[in-house]
Amino acid sequence: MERTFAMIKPDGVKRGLTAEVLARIIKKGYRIVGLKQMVIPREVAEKHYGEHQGKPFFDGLVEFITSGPVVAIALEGEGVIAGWRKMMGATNPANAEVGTIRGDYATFVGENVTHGSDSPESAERELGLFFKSEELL
Ligand code: DAT
Ligand code: MG
Repeated sequence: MERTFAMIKPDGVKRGLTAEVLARIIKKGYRIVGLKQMVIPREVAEKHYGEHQGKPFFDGLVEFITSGPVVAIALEGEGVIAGWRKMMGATNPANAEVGTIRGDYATFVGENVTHGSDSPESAERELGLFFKSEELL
């Protein structure tokens, strides 16, 4: 059974979208195997977004993701890595289909409500960064 790392970003938490996002996950049928609200330490944020280091938006991205509480989520289910990405929609909300989270709830690429790992390797790395193994049920 596949696992992935999902997150409700600070904009989503601040705008009161936590329940809406969790409801979509639960109704889809993915299992929540880890869940916590936290403020991401800067070092963790830099590691999490390590692949984007050196890009023009990197500093702003780290600033944003550490700017307030997020909800970190470990998900389990058949094909959940690609499936959760599909539920989120395109990175830039301008390109995200209506019916996806980003398509329905965001307008700006810098504040696109949710995160999802993009591959099995990213999923394993990101789950390890945010959860201790004993926190996953
Ligand atoms: P995703 O979150 O869909 O995996 P990504 O890994 O390419 O997208 O980028 C990580 C986050 O960085 C993304 O959710 C929003 C931000 N970002 C990406 N491209 C950006 C850009 N051109 N300008 C501003 N922020 C950007
Ligand atoms: Mg990504």
